[in-house]
Amino acid sequence: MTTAGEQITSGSECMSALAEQVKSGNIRAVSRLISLLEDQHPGGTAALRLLTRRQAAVIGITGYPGAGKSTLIGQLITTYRRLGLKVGVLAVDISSHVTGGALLGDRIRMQDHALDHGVYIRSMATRGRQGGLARATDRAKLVLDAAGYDVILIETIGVGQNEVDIVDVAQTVVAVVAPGLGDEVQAMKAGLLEMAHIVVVNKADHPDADAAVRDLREWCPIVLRTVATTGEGVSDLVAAIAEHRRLRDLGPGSARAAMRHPN
Ligand SMILES: Nc1nc2c(ncn2[C@@H]2O[C@H](COP(=O)(O)OP(=O)(O)O)[C@@H](O)[C@H]2O)c(=O)[nH]1
Ligand SMILES: [Mg+2]
Repeated sequence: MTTAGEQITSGSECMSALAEQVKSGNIRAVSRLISLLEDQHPGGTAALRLLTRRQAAVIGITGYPGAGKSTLIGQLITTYRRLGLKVGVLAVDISSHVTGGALLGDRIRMQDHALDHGVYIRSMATRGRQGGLARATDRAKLVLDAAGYDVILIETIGVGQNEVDIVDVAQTVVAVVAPGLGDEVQAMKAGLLEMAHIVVVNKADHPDADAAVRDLREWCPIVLRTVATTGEGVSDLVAAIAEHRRLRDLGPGSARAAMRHPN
């Protein structure tokens, strides 16, 4: 017969085994722990406490649905993999219940990397609970960090309509804007652009891209152009992210200050 005490012991042993597997980079353990955290299972919290903090670069990729975030993330994965880095992606799936197909689309666009063991891609779902997503995303980030992912990319639709305040979760926030969305750009300025460290005008193959870049430069010091479908501009984006991290490491506030006043 098993007493309640023994059950608790064996439960915590289970969780310490799970934590060890996560630390050794076991992908199934990573998935299992993230699921426990999404479900707010107490065992998940217990396992989380046993993890060791590492030094992952956490990068938020935010912007309206259709701006090209997932496509751009596919390109960033390719670039970081070429640098020998392990990449984890958390796609915060808040738009899928609006658009219906976003999750599938994300899978298709990122599937080039599906067989690469140095890449882990996970959709974070709301599961109908208010406020739970931000917490689960923040904790999933810690799991990926402990599992040895060097770069963690978090896709969200940004501030205001999202349960996840990306600026609290990510170290570097990249706002992705597509040209020809005049009203949306206006609406984004107040929130998203102000907290973004780097602004990307994606779909730079679009004729309105130059106007969008000019317009955004009045708001943000770092505005880059990309064509996510071909990879154009992605190496400049990777360089800008690295530079932001370098400045950020110099001390609180210096990244923003230095980027606003480069000299
Ligand atoms: N012409 C063009 N299309 C793009 C570009 N980047 C993405 N797309 C397309 O835009 C659509 C939305 O892209 P997706 O990455 O799903 O956007 P997300 O909703 O922001 O993740 C897809 O059909 C992409 O193929 C680009 O730079 N140029
Ligand atoms: Mg997407």
